Amino acid sequence: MDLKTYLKTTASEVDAAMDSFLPKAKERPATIHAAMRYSVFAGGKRLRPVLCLAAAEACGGEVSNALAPACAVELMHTYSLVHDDLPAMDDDDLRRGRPTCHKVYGEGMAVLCGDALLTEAFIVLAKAPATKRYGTREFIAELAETGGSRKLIGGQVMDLEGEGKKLTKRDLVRIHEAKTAALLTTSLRLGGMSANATPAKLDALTKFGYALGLAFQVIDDILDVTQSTEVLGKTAGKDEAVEKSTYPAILGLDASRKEAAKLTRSAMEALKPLGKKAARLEEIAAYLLKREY
Ligand code: GRG
Repeated sequence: MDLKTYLKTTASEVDAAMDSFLPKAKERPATIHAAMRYSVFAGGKRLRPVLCLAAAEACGGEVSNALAPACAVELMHTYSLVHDDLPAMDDDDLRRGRPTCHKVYGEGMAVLCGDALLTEAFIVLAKAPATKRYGTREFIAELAETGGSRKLIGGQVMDLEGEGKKLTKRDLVRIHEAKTAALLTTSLRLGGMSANATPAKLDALTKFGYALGLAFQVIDDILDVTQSTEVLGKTAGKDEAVEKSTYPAILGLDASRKEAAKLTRSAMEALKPLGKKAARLEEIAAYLLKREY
């Protein structure tokens, strides 16, 4: 199957699973469930679930065993987007080309929607079948660590505190390790864990996820500069242009492109211990780098 078909098919499988896991839109109290579904089914790329399923495949596992972890990482991702868009954070009006959750449902409901999606992520993850090496405790601990104040939330804190300041490349890397690379890495690791991967294989996935996550963020920053906001389907936060440090702002566009290519090469190198089964992951890394051109 070519990559485009694979991405489309996998995203549909994940959407179907998510539809079955989430409370129905009419289930009471209906507003919160409608808000959750509005945010989840808003047309995201499903990159994290795709990585989770491809990692399971790379470790010789069954896609069906990786579906609950794949949905869990997307639910955590969606929660972070809903909260990130709030007026108290980035104050965005559009997300994935549609009005943000708080624009449609109000701020209070959007806070609750994010909270509910985060909680739902663990409800769904707890349904993942245990393997010989990894039980429910290991799955939950993996995602909880990434969602906590040392990773996702910590990254957001560093980002908030860095606003309006001149950041160094090192500062930026720290933010993106926590905000972006951590959840991509956990998506891969959970896929590997669903396939009962050996610690050596999980280590390879971790190194791949770290480099891929940083590359993804550099590319995202480049796209913010080179593509119109209309094409990206999002708007900048009210003062984003003046307040946020990005790779192109610190390194320049050319050096940022070289950095993205270097990180992608490191990511691919990290896959070596997984052998031929990791071909799909390698293909995804190459595809993400090409998004720019
Ligand atoms: C806990 C509020 C809170 C925030 C945590 C993850 C995060 C920090 C904020 C989300 C916003 C953001 C710009 C994160 C950086 C990672 C990134 C580029 C996210 C967008 O991911 P895509 O491109 O989005 O995969 P889609 O819409 O395709 O799912």
